[in-house]
Amino acid sequence: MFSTRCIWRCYNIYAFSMQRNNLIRLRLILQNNYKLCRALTLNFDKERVKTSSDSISSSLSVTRISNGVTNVTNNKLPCYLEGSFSEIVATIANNMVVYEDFLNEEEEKNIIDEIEPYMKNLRYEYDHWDDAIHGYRETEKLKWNKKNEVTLQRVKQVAFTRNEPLLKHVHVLDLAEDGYIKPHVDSIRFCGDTIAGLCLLSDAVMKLAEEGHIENWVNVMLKRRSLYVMKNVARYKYTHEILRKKESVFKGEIIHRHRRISVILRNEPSGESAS
Ligand SMILES: O=C(O)CCC(=O)C(=O)O
Repeated sequence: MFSTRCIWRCYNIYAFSMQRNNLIRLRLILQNNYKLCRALTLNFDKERVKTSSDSISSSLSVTRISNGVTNVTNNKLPCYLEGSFSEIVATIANNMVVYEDFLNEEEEKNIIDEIEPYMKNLRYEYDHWDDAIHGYRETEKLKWNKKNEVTLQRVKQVAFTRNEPLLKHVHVLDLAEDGYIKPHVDSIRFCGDTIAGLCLLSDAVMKLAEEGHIENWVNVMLKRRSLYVMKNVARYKYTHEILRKKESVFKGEIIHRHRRISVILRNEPSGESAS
């Protein structure tokens, strides 16, 4: 029987093999993508709308339809998103939510204190077998201490529907300061339609790009101690990546990327997609 970690690796093989044809082309284009994106950002400055510190403007017509999903019905978009076209940003806004300051400093410290003794014995890896991640170490954790269990319960309540079956192991991914995750699409075979990630120790920029149309892109500002919930289209129709330090720019501002740890919860694949 596969362990979750094994399944996770299989998922990566699957996701990357499905994309292989596009990837070679994509990678060439992505080498110049950052400059292109910055140019597009400037061109589409008017399309972007700043919103309140509650992430979503009070004038925005937003309906919270279920956990972690919003229905953005006009062109005022969450301040944690920027992108090439307002329609694309709206699509992502309807399928991805970022909760800034989801954790307080103490809650963040409690999680780090629990995982650090294990993590510090691992070496950062720079030659991932499928070239998907650069400068990382990782683990999967089944049991957490009481305080952290309370925090993770809070994540579950916000990100998933009640009684939704989740993968039992929580994925902990530690990216070194020079680490990054390349564009990939998650497979529906090994995890469900929702991923929830806590962003610890550093701000980071996640970039989503529509598969086959990389000119349709969105950057997501993931502040330290935020929680993001990504669902549906955002997971399956768009690649996502964590930008490397030198590419971490959001709305024209350099984002200081340090070592970053993400704590990721996923739901189980639906019966159909798992078979
Ligand atoms: O570290 C993160 O937040 C992103 C992880 C990721 O790309 C994934 O789980 O598919």
